[in-house]
Amino acid sequence: MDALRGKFLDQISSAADPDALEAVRLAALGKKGEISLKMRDLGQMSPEERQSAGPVLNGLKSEIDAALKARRASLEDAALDARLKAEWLDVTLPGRPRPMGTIHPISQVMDELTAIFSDMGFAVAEGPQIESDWYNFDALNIAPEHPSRQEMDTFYMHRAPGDNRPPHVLRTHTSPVQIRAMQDQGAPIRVIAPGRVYRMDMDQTHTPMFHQVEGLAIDRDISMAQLKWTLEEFCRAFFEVDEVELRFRASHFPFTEPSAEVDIRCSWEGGQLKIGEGKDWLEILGSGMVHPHVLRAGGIDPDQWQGFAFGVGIDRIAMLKYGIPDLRAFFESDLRWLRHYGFAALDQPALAAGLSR
Ligand code: 2U9
Repeated sequence: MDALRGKFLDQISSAADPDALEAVRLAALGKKGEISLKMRDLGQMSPEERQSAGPVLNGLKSEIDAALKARRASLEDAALDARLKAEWLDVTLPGRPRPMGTIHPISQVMDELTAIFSDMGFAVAEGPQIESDWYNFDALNIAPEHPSRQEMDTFYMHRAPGDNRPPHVLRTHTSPVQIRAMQDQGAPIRVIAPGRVYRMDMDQTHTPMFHQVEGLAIDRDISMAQLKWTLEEFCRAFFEVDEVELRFRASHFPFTEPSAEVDIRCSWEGGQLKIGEGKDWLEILGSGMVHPHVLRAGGIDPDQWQGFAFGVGIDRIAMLKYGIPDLRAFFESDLRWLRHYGFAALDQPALAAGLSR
């Protein structure tokens, strides 16, 4: 009996996993297990023999049972420990940084412009970026020999020999959108046309693609006084200053007569631009009264109607408003925009590293 006890206790303590332990249990206490068979033998014994062997056998059964349970518990503990070690997770690790996007400054300024002019009753008009030379030039009273029509200045679409369609260009201003709006809606009309335009220009302050917003107001008795008020209101709202002063300088554009370039009063103190007060002037846009030829091209009778128009370079006024020093800032992602304004995440080195990727 002692040999049996020793054998099973040895096997139990050396069982390396639950399957091995179960095999020991079956060998000892299963239906045909050695201890079970011995228990069965008790029935054939004499009462005296049974009295001495019975308690010993029962004791052995209980002892083996308890040893099996203890070993099972310790194997389960070890398995749990191993799992915990393998599946360990440091919940205090910082999260994986995700690169973040933001509204581009140009889009933001376009949204601001649209909101300001909407408040003044201007609708937004859009049109194609590839235009016929009639919509881009002729309708705007730009003469056939005008330098801006030269291939040096304007991107012409390729035409195969024998293609008799009229020449098409990448629009050089958003004015053709307004010619189309005049043709579609007639007078009176109040529209702005924001969008991309293209000119063959590339230096420190020019890019071949840039953005404009042009405005047009036509009614029976629209005057330059209304143009002035509209532009002053616009500047107050856009530059977020209470007082603005505009200076109209006589100029020339083929599509307006009279024409004026408009400067805004400002100061440059310590390299910092301040709009609204000071002794300096900054050119911000061009404007004028719509030329009768242009009204006629839009299907509007110049003897019945008149109107003002203006054009603003969006990239330029975005740079002025937000102090962006260099055109390249627009092309090197939006991150500079966030840095300029302060963005809490950029103060956390881990996040900032992710953002700059
Ligand atoms: C129609 C009639 C007239 C729009 C105008 C300007 C003056 C102007 C420049 C500003 C900076 C172009 O982007 S820029 O280089 N624009 O000076 N634009 S009047 O005149 C129009 C437009 C549409 C039907």
